[in-house]
Amino acid sequence: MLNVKNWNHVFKLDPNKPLQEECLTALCESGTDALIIGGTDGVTFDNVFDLLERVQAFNIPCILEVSTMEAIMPGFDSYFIPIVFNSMNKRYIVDIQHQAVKEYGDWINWDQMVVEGYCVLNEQAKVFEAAQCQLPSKEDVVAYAKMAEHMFHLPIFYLEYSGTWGEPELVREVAKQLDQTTLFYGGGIESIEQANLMKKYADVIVVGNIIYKDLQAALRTVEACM
Ligand code: 1GP
Repeated sequence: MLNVKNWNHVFKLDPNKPLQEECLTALCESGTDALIIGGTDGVTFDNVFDLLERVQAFNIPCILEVSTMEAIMPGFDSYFIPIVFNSMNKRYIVDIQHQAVKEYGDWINWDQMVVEGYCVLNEQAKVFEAAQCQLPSKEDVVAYAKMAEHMFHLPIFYLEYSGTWGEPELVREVAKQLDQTTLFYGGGIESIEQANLMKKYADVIVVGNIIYKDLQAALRTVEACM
């Protein structure tokens, strides 16, 4: 089983966004702990397969964060399965997962499965709408973290601010609740200072959007975590 406990930094690649070969090479050789392939819109079998094939040329763990059944394929080092705690629709908490296990359960390598307790905190994020989330209060988020750690014993609790900068104070509060569960933070990290600040509280920072806006700035966030 992939051990995320020693990770500090990961890049998240959106299969729906073009990425030049030299950019991918720089990301793979940056010293980041892993590449996660995942997105909300336009994730297809073809664009996921294309990225997987290209990343396989490098010696770096590559993880598929599953968002659609059509784009599941063998070949990844691990598969992250989100369960969206603050979704109002049980479909995103247990039903899609249930359907996948019912159809493919006999072929699943359970050692490669890593479940993420997801909490989406940016109302403007595509995933917020797609997963029919409602904005939780701080107390709600802290309680979700306690559930991830003590009730579900999840390997990952993920504070997802995708596309916007989050609240360091809340990340700090959540971090206090977690011991066995690894805290991922993602959202709006574009500089060394931001990476440093969130890394003070989160175990792992996830860097996405800035890759496509300013690759050098994205690469600097890795140095901040070393
Ligand atoms: C998105 O949490 C990741 O799923 C990273 O967020 O794209 O805002 O860096 P950004």
